[in-house]
Parts: sequence; structure tokens; C-alpha cells
Amino acid sequence: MTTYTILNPATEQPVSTVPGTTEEETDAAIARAEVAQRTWRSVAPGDRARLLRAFAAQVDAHAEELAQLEVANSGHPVGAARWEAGQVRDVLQYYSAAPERLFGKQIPVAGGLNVTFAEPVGVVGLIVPWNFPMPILSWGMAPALAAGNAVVAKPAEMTPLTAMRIGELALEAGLPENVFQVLPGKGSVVGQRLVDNAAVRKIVFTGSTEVGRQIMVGCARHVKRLTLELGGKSANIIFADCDLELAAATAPYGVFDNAGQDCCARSRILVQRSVLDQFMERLEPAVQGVRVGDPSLPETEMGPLISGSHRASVAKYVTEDAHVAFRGSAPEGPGYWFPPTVLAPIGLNEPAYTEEIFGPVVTVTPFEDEAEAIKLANDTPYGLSGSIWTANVGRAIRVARGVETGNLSINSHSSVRYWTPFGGFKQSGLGRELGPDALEAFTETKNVFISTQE
Ligand code: TAP
Repeated sequence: MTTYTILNPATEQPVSTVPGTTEEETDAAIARAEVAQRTWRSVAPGDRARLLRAFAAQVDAHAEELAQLEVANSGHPVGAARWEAGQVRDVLQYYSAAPERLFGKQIPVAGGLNVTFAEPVGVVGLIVPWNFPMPILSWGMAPALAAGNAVVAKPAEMTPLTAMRIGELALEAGLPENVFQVLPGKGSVVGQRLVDNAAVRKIVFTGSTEVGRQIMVGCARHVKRLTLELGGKSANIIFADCDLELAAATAPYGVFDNAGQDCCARSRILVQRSVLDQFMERLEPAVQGVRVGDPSLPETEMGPLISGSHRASVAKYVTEDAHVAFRGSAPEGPGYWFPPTVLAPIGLNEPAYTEEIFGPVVTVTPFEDEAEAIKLANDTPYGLSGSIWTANVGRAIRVARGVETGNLSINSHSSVRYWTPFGGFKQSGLGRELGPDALEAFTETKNVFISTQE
């Protein structure tokens, strides 16, 4: 068995060694999942619900342990990591109500009655990125299990520790063996096998648009069901009539949370030209006030980037001749640190404006009016998230309807609530996660005709 070493991105020191799952081991896990799923789907809905509630309780009892693991593995500030562990518990709790509510329909037809059943798809392959290892795992895992599927999850190669522990907690909570398995290892090995093995009936992929495109091609070979949650380059649109203090004070957190390694990062700030100077005056102290440092300290707001190679790829966007308006701070010494950075002015064709950087770099661009704000916001292949700041309710709704993106906030920078739908437009994805309708993505509708003829 091969193993590999996990590094702490804040210290560059080894944290743990984990097995790298092989193709053969992945196939064997899928075969076990197929067998386990046949039993799991027939567990009475009330019992499945009870087991998921026990799983949620087990996660809750180990939330601090999970949070500390995430601090060490991913460099997330401990406050954020605690929220993320709580999210796994809450998402499990939310979907534990689903097994007893998987209703079909009854449809009167000539000569009888049709009834529908929401059948589980079978084995679900869940491919998770490194930026939010716990929440993103839970968004696929919980509804898939609730609907009666078995799940084989592949965490990102660099950040498998919390997912592996959550796999153990599932067993401790009483979930049957092999209903939920976690396979650490490489995307090109484990992830690719999940896509290529015909016994996996659905893939839930969260990651880059580039890899998502390849996965879509792979799934097409088997006509395999697929949910894609991909990249973003979201706009934070600031109108002159908004609460400028609040918009400027929160803008750094809308993009620098998780060191900018956030698919929903509002990495393009668009500001109405008449208030550009006032906005920049307020943004500067807000950016410099972001507390960057040791993620284990409760006051820390931003930790390091995930790896040295990722830091190098972020740094490429802040070239020698880049217009750096101002920057925040970052520690010296070991760790993959990068200071919060504001680029302005920025050309509309520059890579820092058009490409997803996935780091703490934001651009600021002025606009004249509503029409230009919408045009700029939509001038991207992505469409995941964004914010609109205005005191005018009509404008807020008009602009929200005009911006081609899946998740918008008005006068706020928040993105994800597990009880509302989440997902991207355009090249940001395919399908919706979270909310009550997520179960549809993990079930097939079976239609049965019952004759009433004598
Ligand atoms: P990717 O490089 O695309 O990796 C995502 C996952 O796919 C990882 O587990 C990776 O494994 C695996 N993978 C890589 N190649 C594969 C292949 N050929 N077949 C199957 N699986 C494969 O993304 P990332 O760098 O981890 O994450 C950052 C990206 O994710 C950003 O673009 C971000 O916007 C996006 N993201 C989107 C969302 C939503 S909800 N839309 C949320 C978070 C992140 P390895 O670890 O071995 O590479």
C-alpha cells in the first residue's frame, strides 16, 4: 500500500500519513457499496432517519476534534473550522427528516391509477475539493444517504483528514458497513475510477470547471447522472445609494474568507463611479484590518493558502506592473501566506479580472449606471454567486434578475444556507444542491400503473 504525507499549510510541518487508494481498491470499495446499498435502501424510513440523527449527534460530539483536524490540515481559522463541523451536523440533521418524506404522486388515469416512487439511484460517487472539506462533503453525503444510496467519497488529496474521521463517526453512529466509505487518494486515480466504473450511478463533483468538464465527458460514456459545482468569479455590486460604510466594511470578508479559496468569493468589486473614491477610502482600513495569522487562534480571520504551488499560482496574478491599490498583512516565515490584495485600476481583459484566482486578490472596477453594472457582472463565463448593495428595493430585484448567477445576496455577503437551493449558472455548474429539492438529484422517479379494470 502506498502512503503520502499531509502537511500543515500554516507551518509546512507533517500532520499525518494517509493511504493513497489504488484503482483496484477503489473498484473493491464500489463493489462493497453496491452490496451494502441493497440493504440500506430497504431499511425502514424511520430507522434510516434515526441512524442519520445518530450520525449527526456523533459529529456534534466530535465537533471540536473535527475543527482542530481542519485547522491542522487546511489552515482554516479555528472559528471557521468550528462552523464547518457544525455545518456537517446541521446538514445531516436537516436531511434526516427526508427518508420519511420521500413521497411519490398518485395520478388518476383512464382505467386505473399511476403511482410514482422516488427510488435511490444506487452507488453515488462524491468528489470533494480541498477548500471546504467538511461542508462540501456533507452537502452530497447527507441527501444521498437519506434517499437510500450508498456513498463512496473521495476527499481532495491534500485535505482528507476530516472526511476520514467523519467516515469513522458514521460507523460509530451505527450506519451499516460500506454504506458510507471515504477513499483518500488522487483525483486521477480514485476520482477517475468513480467516474469510469459503471456501478457508480451518479457523480457529485465540486471543483474546477476544467476538471468538471472532463468528468462530464467521462459520465457521458455511461449516461451517468451528474451534479457539477464549479468555479466562480462573482461580482460585488455597490450602488451609490447603499450603506457605503457597511458595504466597504464587509467587502473584504466577501472575498478574503478562507483566504479567497472560496467558490463564492466576490472577487470583482464593481462600484458606481460617483462613490468610487469614498468607497476606496473606506475599503483600505477594512482590508488592512483583516487579521491574518495563526489559524489556531480564535481572533484569526484569515489563514494561509493550502500549498506552496497554489501560492505560486495566486502570486502570478500580482505581477510587478500590477496596480496594487493597497494590501493587508501576512506573517513572515514558514506557511503559505499571502496578504489580502486589492488591484485597481484593472483592465477588463487582464487575467486578474477575468480568471478565477482562488486566493486573496480582489479587483475594483467603476460603473456608471444599472445597465453597465449588469453588463460587467455578466461579462464572465462563470455564474455562481454575488452581492448587490443598494437602498432601492426595486433596483435590487431588477439587478438580481439581470445578473446571470445562481446565488445572490442583497445588502449582505453571505452565500450558503443549507435549507435553500445552491448552485451555479453557466460554467459554474449543473444542478442544485441543498434545500428540500436536493433529494430529487439522488432519486429516480419510478412510475407504476395499477389497473382498476374488472
Ligand atoms: P479540482 O482540481 O478540480 O479538484 C477537485 C476534486 O476533483 C479533487 O478531489 C481532485 O482530486 C479531483 N480530481 C482531479 N482530477 C480528477 C479526475 N480526472 N477525475 C476525477 N476527479 C478528479 O479543484 P480544487 O482545486 O480542488 O478546488 C478548487 C476549485 O473548486 C475552484 O475552481 C472552486 O471554485 C471550485 N469549487 C466550487 C464550489 C461550488 S459549490 N461551486 C465549491 C468549492 C470549490 P485531487 O485532490 O487529487 O486533485
